[in-house]
Amino acid sequence: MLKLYHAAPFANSGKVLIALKEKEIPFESHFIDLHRFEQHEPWFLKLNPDGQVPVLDHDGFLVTQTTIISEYLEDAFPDTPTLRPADAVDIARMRLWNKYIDEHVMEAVSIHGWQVRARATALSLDEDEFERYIARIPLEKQRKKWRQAREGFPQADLDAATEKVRDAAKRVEDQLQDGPWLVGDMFTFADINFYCYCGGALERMFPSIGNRDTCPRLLDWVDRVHARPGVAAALAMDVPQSVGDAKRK
Ligand SMILES: N[C@@H](CCC(=O)N[C@@H](CS)C(=O)NCC(=O)O)C(=O)O
Repeated sequence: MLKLYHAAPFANSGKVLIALKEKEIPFESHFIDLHRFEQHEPWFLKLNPDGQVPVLDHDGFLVTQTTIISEYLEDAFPDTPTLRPADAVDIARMRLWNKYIDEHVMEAVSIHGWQVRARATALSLDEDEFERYIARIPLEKQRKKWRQAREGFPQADLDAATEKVRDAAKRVEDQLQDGPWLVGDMFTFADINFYCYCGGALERMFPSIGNRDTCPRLLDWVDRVHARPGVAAALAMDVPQSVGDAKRK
């Protein structure tokens, strides 16, 4: 039995939910409410000591880290629709995109998301309550990020992140001159990765960077990503709305 512990179908959770839907792999969905800090509860830390989603449970084997989960799905379910090229050169190209997106793009977009949504959650708690939640967070980096969200991220950090997003959008816009997807003719994990961390939110979050004049190929790519049945099925998943306005337990 395959189980996925996940949040709403975007960013990290979206990467794996879309992969599962695109690969037509049935799974049991377990929604984790990040804005109630469920990911830091003792029972969840047994699944992922880092206190983060998503977590894949395949007959008791626990897999974390979205890019590793994605390739695990490809290896463990080889008879399902593939999201990884067959050719060694194209696999390397896909992985280079994934490395760049995971290490540079994700954090740049994430800081803007946290400035709005995690900040709203953090500010909705009184100081004692907030400190109680923070004390349970296993990763020092994440404790710092939640505190920063409550204080507000420095404008210089937000501006630097915006420049990284601008650079990423340009790289993708340029790449799409050579083919419909990031790795030529095939829709791969690299497309899912960029879509979930950046491309899908670009027009809404960074309208001056991602618009039909500046990035026509990229926005056409977004439309084609949306048109894929697996993506549409993942985005249509019925998950509780709790972002920033959840009543605490
Ligand atoms: N590198 C990890 C990142 C996972 C991650 O950042 N997950 C976020 C959700 S988008 C999370 O659980 N955040 C809650 C927290 O850190 O408190 C991966 O690829 O799986």
